[in-house]
Formats: sequence, structure tokens, C-alpha cells
Amino acid sequence: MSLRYLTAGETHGPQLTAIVEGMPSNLRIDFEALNFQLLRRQKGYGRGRRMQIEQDQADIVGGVRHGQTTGAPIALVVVNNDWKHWTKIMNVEPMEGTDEEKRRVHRPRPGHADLNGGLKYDLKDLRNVLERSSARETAVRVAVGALARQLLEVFGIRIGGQVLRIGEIVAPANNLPLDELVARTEASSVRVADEETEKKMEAYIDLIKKEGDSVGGVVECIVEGLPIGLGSYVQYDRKLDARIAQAVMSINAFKGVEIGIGFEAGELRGSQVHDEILHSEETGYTRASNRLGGFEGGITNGMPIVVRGVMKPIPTLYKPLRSVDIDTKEPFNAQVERSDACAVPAASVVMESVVAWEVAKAFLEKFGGDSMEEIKANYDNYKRQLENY
Ligand code: EPS
Repeated sequence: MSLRYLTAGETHGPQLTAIVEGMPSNLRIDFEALNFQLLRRQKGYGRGRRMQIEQDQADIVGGVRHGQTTGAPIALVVVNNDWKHWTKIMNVEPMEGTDEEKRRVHRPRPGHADLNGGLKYDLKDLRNVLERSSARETAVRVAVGALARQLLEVFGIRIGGQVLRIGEIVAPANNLPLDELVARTEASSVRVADEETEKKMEAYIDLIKKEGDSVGGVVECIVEGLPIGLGSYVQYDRKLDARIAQAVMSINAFKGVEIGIGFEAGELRGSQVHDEILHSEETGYTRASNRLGGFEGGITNGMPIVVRGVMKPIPTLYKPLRSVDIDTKEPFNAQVERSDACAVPAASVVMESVVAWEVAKAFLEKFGGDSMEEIKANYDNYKRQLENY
């Protein structure tokens, strides 16, 4: 059985829930490390008031006993503190009362799922759409990704990320070792490696906020320590780079993804793009560069995976945009709602998490077994096979 998960829950409902299936038995769970990932997602300059209400924590309510996985499905819960302000509006029981009391939403916000979702599911209260399409759901996806990270860490696979752009402000290119990149971005309010850029980004977010606007950006994720051979060219849905692209595009507000040099490959010559093959006794096969971001033929080539994603500006604006009321069909200017001016630093953590998940899934497809011991034996055996190739 391959690794899979589903999530449920609304942004102002009681909790977010995930069920993760296919994790092997005997993986030791580091609860502190799990919650550290949730804390990372909550930080970031430019978040709104909601993040002051929440103190996300993932509670495991199935599949783990005495600190270790049992092989059974793992159930994860992230409670919404804000729920206590919404118990009536979001109650699962029928609710008497006026539209005003129910806080019915009938004015779709451009850029959100509101209108499309209302039409598709025939929902006259757009709250039923926005509650589920909210990026709040990424809290539990980060918890799921944190489990994947813990599995990968056992095999020396490590993940980091950085913000490369927020609106007009671009971070200078760097080629930092992963440890240093992680240390620097962890210390940064906007998850950027360069302090001067951090200040510029903060000032830019302040400006955007003052103008009642929002801003997006570009984030990068790096995965190191991978064996050659995850994913496959033999079938379209086994290409790991394609699966990572799907996962990144599934993050709320993401509009594009690239691997390695990505779109730049369309501008360059073949001789400027491909990564030359080297070999030595100690390292085995390696590459002189990593422009293809760790993939050829949808298979890892042993170089770090480098993925970038672009997040559009959050569509909930203080600045009005034109829309149409679904009751009256009359135009109106979209109303003021609480919002984040910029959630790009948080999105960087979400991207690391969804990439971790896809890599862990491909890892278990290659080395799959029901227990960590079985997987380790398969992994060691494959390593020997590579050494003798
Ligand atoms: C979100 C709107 C805001 C964000 C929320 C995502 O929430 P609210 O509507 O309660 O102000 O804070 O993000 C989170 C709650 C989170 O945990 O990231 C949206 O509309 O997508």
C-alpha cells in the first residue's frame, strides 16, 4: 500500500484532521520536532491577527504508541482556537436565525474559490466554500509533512527552503550549504538568507499593508541526501518531478512551479543546461552542476532536488475590487475582511512539507516494507547494488 493521506476540517470549525496511511511501523516520532514545523508555519512578517489567536499543535490520536508508529493509520488533529468565536456560525447542527446571525456570505471575493465553489456545489452561502478553501488547511498538511520528514531523516535526507522574492524585492542568489541556509532563514522574519533583503522585504510589506493591498512571492525548497533512483520514467504518474509539481500547485494561491533552472531552460542552449556526469570511487556517480534540479527522466539523479513555486498575492484585500452580489446580481466593491498582507514565508514552510511528503512516498515505493527495519534492509541492499554497478 502506498503512502496516502486525506484532510478534513474548516478554518473556523473545531479542528483540522488528517489520516495518514502507509507509514511503516517502528518509526520513532519526535513530537517536539513535529510541533516545531507547525510553529515555523505560523511565523512570518505580514501575517494578520488570526495567527495571534492560534497556537498550532498537532495531536496524534491514532497509529502511534509509546512514541513509535505501529503501522496503523496515523490520525492527526490540529485544533482551531478561533472556533470558540464561531461555535454558532459553524455549528454542525441546524441553525435557526437570520442571514445576519448566520453570517451568510453572498458577496464573492475575486481571486478566491467563493464564486466558482458556490456555483459548482449549489451553495447559496459562500461561507461553505471559503471555510474549506482557506489556507488554514495547510496547518495540518504541515503536520503530515513533518511525519514524512522524520521518516526521511532516518536515511539522511534533509530539507530546507528560502524565500527568493516578495513582490518587487528579490533576494540575491546564493549557493549556501543547506545547514547555513536553514540557520539563516530560521533567524529571518521573512525566511530570506540575506539580512539586508530581509529589511527591504519588511519595509515593502509595511507599504503594501498601508495601501490596503497584498503581495505574493517566490519560494524555493531544497532536498539533500537523496539516493539516485526515486521516481520513474516508465509511466507518467511515476515521474517524481511531476508529482512534486502537482503537490506544489496544490498549495493555496500557488500559480506556478519550476524544477532547477525551470523556465530559464527555454532561453539557454543544451550545452549550457545539462549537468555533466562525473565518477569517483568515494562518491560514485555525481554531476558537475545541478541545473536540472536533481531530476532526469522523472528520476532523482543524486543531486539535491531544487523546486521553486510562485504564490499569488492573497486575494482578501482591504482595497476594494469589483464583484457581483449573488443575491441581487448588483455590482459591489468587495468588503473589508481580516487578512494577511503577505503569507509567503509561511508558504515556504508549506512547500517544504508537501515536497517532503512526495519524496517520502517515492522513497517507500522504492524501498517499501511494513517496518522501518525492513525498509532499512532494502535501502542498504540497493546502496550495495549501486556501489557494485
Ligand atoms: C485565510 C484567511 C485568514 C488567514 C488564514 C487563511 O484567516 P481568517 O479568515 O480567520 O482571518 O489567517 O490562515 C490561517 C488561519 C492559517 O492558519 O494559516 C484564507 O482565507 O485562506
